[in-house]
Amino acid sequence: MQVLSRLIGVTAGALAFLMGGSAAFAQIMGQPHPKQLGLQTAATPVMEDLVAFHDGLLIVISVITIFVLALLLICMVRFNRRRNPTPSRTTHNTLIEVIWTVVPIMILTGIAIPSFKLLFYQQNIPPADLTIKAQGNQWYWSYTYPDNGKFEFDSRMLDETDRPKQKPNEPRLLAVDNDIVVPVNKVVRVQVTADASGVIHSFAVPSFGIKIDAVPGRLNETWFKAEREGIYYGQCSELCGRDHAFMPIAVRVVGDAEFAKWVEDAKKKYAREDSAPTAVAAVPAATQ
Ligand SMILES: [Cu+2]
Repeated sequence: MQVLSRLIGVTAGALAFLMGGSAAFAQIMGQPHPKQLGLQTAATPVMEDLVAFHDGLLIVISVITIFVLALLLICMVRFNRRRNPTPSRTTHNTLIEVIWTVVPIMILTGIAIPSFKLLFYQQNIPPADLTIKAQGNQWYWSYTYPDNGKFEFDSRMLDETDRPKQKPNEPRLLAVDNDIVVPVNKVVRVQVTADASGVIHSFAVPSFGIKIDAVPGRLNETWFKAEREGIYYGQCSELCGRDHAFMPIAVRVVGDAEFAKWVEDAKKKYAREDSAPTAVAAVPAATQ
């Protein structure tokens, strides 16, 4: 029954994706599935490369494992005491010794080159169209859009009382009240930190191939360029305390027009920071 409902879910998802996925509701693209094999669906060029690298390495590892297993089996069958009562006293074979040194070096170099390429691709942030600041708090995330009106908002997980009312089609433990909204096909720079009195968190979204520590008093940077619209989920990935498991990250990737509209709405909805400058300024004076 579970398998059947999963099959129906996948088919419906694939159909919606094929039909353009631009229905009224945002398609949930990046989330884990029961009995999932492999990584979550890639939505950025970095994650596509990570998946390709992972799959390539899986082939290399499998070939090496099968080769070593075959050698072991041949030794066990052909050279056991019964089949081979008087063992050969041969020792040292320069050619074989050179081969078993050089071949592993070549394999490791062959792995290291694409690995470093990918690492630099992740680390070097291309010119960004948009910057978002993500701050890890105990235990929720807050986001600032410094180049889109400087508004700031908190993003908290919806519990099982609120989620069925507010976002019934979104997954348990991953749906949040306020999503991060970003435009599709734009380079988004994410600056990540944690609140000064707090602990270390980690900002991670599997479909985007990003995972970076949020450290109090330090600003880390990463980037992503989401190439498909939809909702993508991530979670805090550093054991940070009591509610570590309950501070998910939800990113909604939308078209340019929808993003512009959201920014306008967000400026009004989250205006509290900018709307009360006098009150903020008055606090230090009063406390001195
Ligand atoms: Cu955390």
